[in-house]
Amino acid sequence: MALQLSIGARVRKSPFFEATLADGMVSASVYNHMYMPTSYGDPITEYNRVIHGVAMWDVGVQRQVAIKGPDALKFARYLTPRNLDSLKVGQGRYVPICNFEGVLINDPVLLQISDSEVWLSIADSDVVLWAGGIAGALGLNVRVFEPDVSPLAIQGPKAGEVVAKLFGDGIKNLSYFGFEERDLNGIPLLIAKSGWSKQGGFELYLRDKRYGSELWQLVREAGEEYDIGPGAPNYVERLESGLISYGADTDDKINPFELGMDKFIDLDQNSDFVGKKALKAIKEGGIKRRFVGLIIEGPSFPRTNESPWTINANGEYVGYASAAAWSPRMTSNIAVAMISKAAIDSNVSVEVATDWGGRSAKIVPLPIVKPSR
Ligand code: THG
Repeated sequence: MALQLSIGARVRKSPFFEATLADGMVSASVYNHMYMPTSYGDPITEYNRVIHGVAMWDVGVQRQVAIKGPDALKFARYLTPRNLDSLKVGQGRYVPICNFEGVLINDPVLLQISDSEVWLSIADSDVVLWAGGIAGALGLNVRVFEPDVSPLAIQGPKAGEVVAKLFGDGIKNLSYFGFEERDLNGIPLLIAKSGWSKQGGFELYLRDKRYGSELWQLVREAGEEYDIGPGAPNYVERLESGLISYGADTDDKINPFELGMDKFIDLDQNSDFVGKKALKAIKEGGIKRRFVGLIIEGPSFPRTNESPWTINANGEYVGYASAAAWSPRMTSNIAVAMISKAAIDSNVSVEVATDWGGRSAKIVPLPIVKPSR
């Protein structure tokens, strides 16, 4: 398809934009109203770096929503169904955010910066408007705003070597989602052990956008001996690992139980939170569809899907596949899909309407590739 996206001033650029262009970025998507690099033109090398080596990704699109003020913690607890009782400064949590109907509207990583500040490192929806509106209506003593912060991800089994070279061996001892404030040649950063892959890695949160190109270069030089290269949140690795892509896998009715997020939701905690009543009712009634993996038959897909694919079983609609690709580690086409519980429980083989015709597929649990760690 020769259709092109029209880009204007409303599509913002990350502080790493110039560096990624210079490093050969060839395609980008739009996420949180920004360019998000998606490829440097060699998908197989980019995949192999994440699985066997180390890759660096401009994920400046993972915008921070800062909540700052005496009521910050209290408000954070009201925004998410996750129980934050044991949260401490320097730690993070994966926190679903739902609306009052129990519909998932974002799935950020929360970081507790201080006793009076938390950040939500958001997926692709306008949490700053949602949170600012609720805080204002409740008259809470907090400010909700988007700070000058832009993450750079270093992912893959050799990511630890690269950050240790830059920040010392101690940085490897961070707990998962834990973080520390550091600087590098005077560039203010927050270093976290996190990232959107199951291959291990770190995220450097740049706290001053003037230093994007300089930070990119410093990481690239440190990673050179480990054959680091530029990449992007990896389409294939995330499918194998079953990581949720909000907005792609989800629709406007999705609830967190359908996504298998049960362990991140505490309906019995004392704290009230947005959606508590609705989520209780949803849990009570039981879910009718679930997020699963698919192993799809036939030759390798020549490219990834541009729209969800319809899934049928015995000629009846049972759900959709939101993302599909050839998996080198499964040596098969795979997908993530939202499928009716009835179809899952009956163990039927399903038919996926791919861009290359109908293909049979088998339903499998997520993750499709079991993590080695
Ligand atoms: N890092 C940061 N911000 C982000 C993302 C990130 N914002 C957008 C998006 N990614 C948010 N979504 C996710 C989805 C999954 C995970 C993190 C962010 C994740 N999940 C693990 C899992 O599902 O197995 C671990 C969850 C857990 O055990 O707590 O890591 O990547 N800064």
